[in-house]
Amino acid sequence: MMLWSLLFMSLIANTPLEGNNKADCPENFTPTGKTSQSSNYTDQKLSYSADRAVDGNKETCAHTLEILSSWWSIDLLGIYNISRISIFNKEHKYSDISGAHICIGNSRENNFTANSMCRNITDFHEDRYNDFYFNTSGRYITVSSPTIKYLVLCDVKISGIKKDSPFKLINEKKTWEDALNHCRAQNMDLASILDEETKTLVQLEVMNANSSFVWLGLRYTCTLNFWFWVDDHSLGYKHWAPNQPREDCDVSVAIETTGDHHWYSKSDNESYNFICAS
Ligand SMILES: [Ca+2]
Repeated sequence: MMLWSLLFMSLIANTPLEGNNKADCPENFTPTGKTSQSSNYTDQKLSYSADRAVDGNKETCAHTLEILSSWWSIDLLGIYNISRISIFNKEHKYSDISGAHICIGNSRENNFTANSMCRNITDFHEDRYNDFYFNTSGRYITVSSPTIKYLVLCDVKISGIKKDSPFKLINEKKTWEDALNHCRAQNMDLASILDEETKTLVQLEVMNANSSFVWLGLRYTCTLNFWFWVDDHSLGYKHWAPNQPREDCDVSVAIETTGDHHWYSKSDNESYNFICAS
């Protein structure tokens, strides 16, 4: 009996609990990332820009113009498991944001509002933090207002844990085969994109590339007439550019560094940066 109790206690001690590890998940951290909003209200040359919602100061507010469908968004520059978003607005004529939505997701479509998980803001209280609980992951957090005209946010705090990425951009220009060999020499493989989440993690790596395209591990076999990922995943999820792919001998897939990060068939002897996956 004693032995079982000791074993049970040691299991509990070794189980990482979300929210308890301060190194991974500071309570209510003020997020860092790239903020943006639909428009900037200005008053006496002071621009109430989007970054004022996350400057750690409750007295400074982000504030849009009086335009329908106003939105504010932050790109967390990583995928986070979000557990809570807290919003503080000091008392002001336009501070009640009841009727707005908070969305979390990985998509930039429709001004970031095409994301998968949204909550309605109801019964918003000024001069205190309003907590909204989530159990979802995403790169972008967006507050959008379909019904009210101004959107004001004085302080936004977020609780969450950053997801580890298996991907590593190599800032060297190599042919596709040399890129593959480079990854495999380090017990990795060229990256596969299998879903929206891996697409987002690859896009975060591609932002730092110094070539216009970046090699992935997707290759065409002209003897068997099909595409395959070099790590043996089958080709399910696809993100081809318009009029792609070109199916030919000695072609592999590279992702464009800018824009929508579409996929292109490229001759293997082109030299690009590449992404290894652990
Ligand atoms: Ca502020």
